[in-house]
Amino acid sequence: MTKRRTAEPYKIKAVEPLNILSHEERKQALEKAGYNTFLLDSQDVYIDLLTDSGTSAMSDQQWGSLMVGDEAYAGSKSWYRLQEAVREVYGYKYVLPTHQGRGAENLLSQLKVKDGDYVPGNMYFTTTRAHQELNGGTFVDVIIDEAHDPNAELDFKGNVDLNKLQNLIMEVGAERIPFVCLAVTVNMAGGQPVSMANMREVYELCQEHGIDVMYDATRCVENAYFIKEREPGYQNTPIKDILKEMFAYSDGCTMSGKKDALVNIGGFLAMNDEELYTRSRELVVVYEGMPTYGGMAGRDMEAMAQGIYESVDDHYIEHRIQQVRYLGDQLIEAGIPMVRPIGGHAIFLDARAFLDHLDQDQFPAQALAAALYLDSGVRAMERGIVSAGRNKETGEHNKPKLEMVRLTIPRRVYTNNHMDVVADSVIELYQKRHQIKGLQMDYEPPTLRFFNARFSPKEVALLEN
Ligand code: PLI
Repeated sequence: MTKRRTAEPYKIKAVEPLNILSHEERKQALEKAGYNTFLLDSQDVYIDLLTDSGTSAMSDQQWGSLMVGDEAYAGSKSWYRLQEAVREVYGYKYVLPTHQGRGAENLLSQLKVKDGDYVPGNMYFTTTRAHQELNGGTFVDVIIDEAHDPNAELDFKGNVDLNKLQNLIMEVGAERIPFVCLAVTVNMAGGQPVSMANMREVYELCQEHGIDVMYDATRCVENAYFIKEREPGYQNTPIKDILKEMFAYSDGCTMSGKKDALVNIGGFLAMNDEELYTRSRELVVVYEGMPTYGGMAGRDMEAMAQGIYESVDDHYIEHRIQQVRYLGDQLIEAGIPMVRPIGGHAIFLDARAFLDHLDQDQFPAQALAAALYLDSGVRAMERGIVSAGRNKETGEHNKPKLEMVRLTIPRRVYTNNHMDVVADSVIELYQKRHQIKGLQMDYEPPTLRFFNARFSPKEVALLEN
């Protein structure tokens, strides 16, 4: 018998109508946005795959929990519910709420990173690295080499290369390494997971040297699913138990609740060390708020507590990963170049291979994201030469190996029919890829240029008809 199909493990109670613009209207919207999808108005977008951050659909239970949010300035009941949820699901002793993930990163880096320190991690993330650098640290990439190769098919492409980590410890000394930052899963590598064995080994190595391991737990539930699916011995283990074991190999974490915790805003910093907790409590009041709200409204804390419990439902997470794969498999079938294997939260199109007639300084990923919008109203994100910025010394563009367009799937928002629309558009664009022209940058902001940069086609039109 063929494999039985499954469907979304939820039904739809409220709908948000979508605007579908004509080709001509999209052309005008794209020109107005300077060919930068970050600058498009959401009302001009049909299917929004810009990010999975803060874009989840909340459940009826979460919407209900907004009403019981306790908005007390201090000692809110909602805070205690959130603290309980984090302790129960993540297993850490101490928790501090923050307005989102980067709030937690700021506290952690301020407390632990000093001038001249090195912070090893399995590939960088923009905000995480920025906070480490702002405090005088240097990020060192210790991910396995294959993570930088879109075609390397590995079950756990987010793993740390233990030799790289060991060598760094030997080179600079453990005292210059305040912590290892381990992302589960790895966003910039394509949502690739870390194996339980690798987490254990990293933790053991760090313990030998007295170095803390702090997770970036942003997409930890997705990581747990890949362990269940791929790592021997976990096939019958509930996601909740896999998560618990994952966190046992760490000393704390930063968390953006906007992804796996299924809320639109919120985050936290968690740890087991009492002294770090005490210092974090002292600092959180400067940047976020009282340790019992940390930049969140009581109702947001309620919703996040509920979201944390919902996120570890085995049916939910299975569907989540399968939906991303549902889209990815159609693209692979059609021969579309993309990062493989398919990761947890997004499809990363390999724009260099897709538009191999364009040089990297014609911004292929930017052009492809713009062409996708023009073709179907689907909004994606450039993750390539524009995002990578310029070299501070030479002023030249940084030219990253991975030149990608990220199609990021929000959680519980779209159906597989929407995924079909996206697949059709990408496949058709691939068939007429040689008609897609390069872009030139007309306005370049000095920092984080990808957000506000403006472009125009190098030739008359972006996409010839
Ligand atoms: O957006 P925040 O401040 O809640 O979280 C920052 C953050 C930290 N780590 C990782 C791995 C992220 O992906 C992340 C935010 N990511 C965004 C906004 C994204 O679009 O991927």
